[in-house]
Amino acid sequence: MKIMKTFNLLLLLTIVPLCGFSEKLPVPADKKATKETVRLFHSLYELKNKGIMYGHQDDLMYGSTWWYEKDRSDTKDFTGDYSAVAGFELGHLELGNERSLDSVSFAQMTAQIKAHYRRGGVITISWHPNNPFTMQIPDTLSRRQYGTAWDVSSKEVVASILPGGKNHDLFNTWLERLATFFIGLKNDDGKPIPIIFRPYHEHSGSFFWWGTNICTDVEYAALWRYTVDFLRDKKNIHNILYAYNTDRVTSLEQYMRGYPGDDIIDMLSIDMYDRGAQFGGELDNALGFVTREATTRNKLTALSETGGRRGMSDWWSTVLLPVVSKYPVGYVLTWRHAYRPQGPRMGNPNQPFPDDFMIFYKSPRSLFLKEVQEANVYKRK
Ligand code: BMA
Repeated sequence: MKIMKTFNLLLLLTIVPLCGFSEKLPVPADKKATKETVRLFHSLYELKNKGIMYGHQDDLMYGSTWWYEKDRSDTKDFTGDYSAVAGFELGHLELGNERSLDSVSFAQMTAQIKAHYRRGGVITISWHPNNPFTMQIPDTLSRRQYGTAWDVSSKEVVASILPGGKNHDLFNTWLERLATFFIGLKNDDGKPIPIIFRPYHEHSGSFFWWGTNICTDVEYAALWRYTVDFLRDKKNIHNILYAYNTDRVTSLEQYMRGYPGDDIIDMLSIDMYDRGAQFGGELDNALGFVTREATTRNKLTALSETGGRRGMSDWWSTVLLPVVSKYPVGYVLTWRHAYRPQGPRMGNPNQPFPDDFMIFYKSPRSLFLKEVQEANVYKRK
């Protein structure tokens, strides 16, 4: 009897791994995602339990005192290693421009995306598209935010670009340009480079034309679904993981307003900047419900934008690190160090205090490029 039991157990131990039951990882929403995109999803899914990747927007493009120098990065200048996640921004690509709203050349951006992929790093892309509705109204030309992503002077924008709306054809042209850019992201073998795309971000705020008081939640979800259908199903692009995102929220209910669906989204992310003493508690609360929901839905997670409190010299070690260490957050990204030829802005909250940042860097919880290289995120078995 005992021998039979042992035999059965051995049989089970052999068969189960063969059937793949032992390690059934969730998959991206795109059922046709490329092999490397699936591997990236799996890697990120596992890495979030190991530590938190550090990301930096435009890290490879410029710093506040330099403008595109080959292989240079502020993260590398500070720590000797690159950020695990490199952020890029597509605003004005939709207009057919050669440079982004932050003056970055799209050709150079493509080259840097390829370079970071070659190093084994993770790529995330945001998009601040112009306002397709108001940019066509010339008599508002004098207004400061005229026609930009921040132009919230009309509530008709999203409705106007969805099917049946008067700007639908224009919006399709914009998505075509985006598709061309994504299709151009190929590795040395001609295979598509996997990326995380985070459009229509911070929906819970009302400072972008897709914001919560500027369009309805139904319109917002429809915008998402239309965009993903266009890129994934119409243009056959299968190297994208899609990140849903809000600005600060205090409840899961608020977070999920406008959520387009698990068949569209791969990552539940949130943006929260430190604006005062209550930040640690608010972040703790938000990361609690966002990561719990992500786990329930088998999705990835990120604190996709954050930044320290102005003038606080131990923010990384005493505020950010203790809170993010409590949760399976995939990455934390700090925003761009805007280039200022006249010298960095004093007390710029985005500029890490190098000594304190080094505490974050040295923490076993934080993952920079070297650790991600070891995980071999695109090639894992
Ligand atoms: C914002 C600011 C802007 C920038 C935009 C897109 O948060 O940094 O200056 O143009 O992001 O990168």
